[in-house]
Amino acid sequence: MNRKFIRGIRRKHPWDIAENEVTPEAVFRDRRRITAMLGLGALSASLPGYVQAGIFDLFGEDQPLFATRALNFTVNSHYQTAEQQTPYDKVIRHNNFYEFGTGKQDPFENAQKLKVNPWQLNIEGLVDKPLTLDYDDLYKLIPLEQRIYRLRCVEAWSMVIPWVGFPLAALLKKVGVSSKASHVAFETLFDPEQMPGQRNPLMGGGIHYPYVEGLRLDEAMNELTFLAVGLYDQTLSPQSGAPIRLVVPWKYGFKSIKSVVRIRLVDKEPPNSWHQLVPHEYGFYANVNPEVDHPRWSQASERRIAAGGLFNAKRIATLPFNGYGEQVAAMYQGMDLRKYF
Ligand SMILES: Nc1nc2c(c(=O)[nH]1)N[C@H]1C(S)=C(S)[C@@H](COP(=O)(O)O)O[C@H]1N2
Ligand SMILES: [Mo]
Repeated sequence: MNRKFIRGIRRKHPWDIAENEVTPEAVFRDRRRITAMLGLGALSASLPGYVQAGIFDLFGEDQPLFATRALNFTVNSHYQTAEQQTPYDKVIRHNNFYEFGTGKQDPFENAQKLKVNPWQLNIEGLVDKPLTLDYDDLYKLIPLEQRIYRLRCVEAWSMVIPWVGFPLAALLKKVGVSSKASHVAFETLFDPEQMPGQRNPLMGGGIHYPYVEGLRLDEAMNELTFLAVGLYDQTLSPQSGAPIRLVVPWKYGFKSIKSVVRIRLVDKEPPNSWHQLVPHEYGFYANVNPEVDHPRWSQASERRIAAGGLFNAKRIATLPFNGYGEQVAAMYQGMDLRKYF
């Protein structure tokens, strides 16, 4: 069975993402369940052929999962939600991380061996005291807290994720931001030996690596802007951006850059990878906005991936700034958000 076919519709261009591109394999929670299922002859026989092929694909890989460990953190009561959280299992099996392939399950399949220790995160540029954080510092320098945020991908799916980490502002305070700085630039690890999408342009979706992102300084200092080192109570898996990734909950997911190695304070708007690749479809600001459609699809609603399988993900209305207007709308007063999309 052709794996590309299992994943769904083939694209003309890597960036032509079919909104209904979901993975039947994701129905299967874990190996134990798969084994149980295969034991139940009648049930597995009743599954469609492409799903059965998916089962054997999973078995065929038979690779150990990346080892995460439990984190200590406090729960920040200001950032909770009554919404149903996306199960851990889906958070780590349905990802965008083009360094490991463009399919939603590719990062799960291809990222398990990423080496994250040792790691170095450099904070540099227009700062008073440049800082290099080693792997252990990521978990120690600033007290860890849990925050539950919505994550809204530009492809019109969303999740609700309990992150563990610290505000970016707390880190920027440690280095002292120079008065000349106006923006913050972020960069993902560049390591083609470990990241197949970086050595194979087809697999990497045409993105010019390293993946880069940027924020205006006031956005970077906003209370919501978060650096995550974990989700649920565990350290991040590679597919989620281990060991440290940005989370900007009022913007489309592509701003939330993974596996960050460099944070640079600069004096002009930095480039961002999706804008570089398709400038008329992806802007620098990328604020979630139900009134500004993507040129090829509506942004008025989204499929919320929660419990119950990707296929019955509920379609719900998309909220301006992903529901975080109270905390962020003031930053954009007087700006034409159709022009600065
Ligand atoms: N380095 C890097 N960061 C990335 C991406 C990527 O391809 N490479 N994809 C982005 C996109 S499009 C989304 S929606 C989110 C997805 O985060 P998740 O897989 O943890 O849900 O990661 C973002 N960060
Ligand atoms: Mo995305």
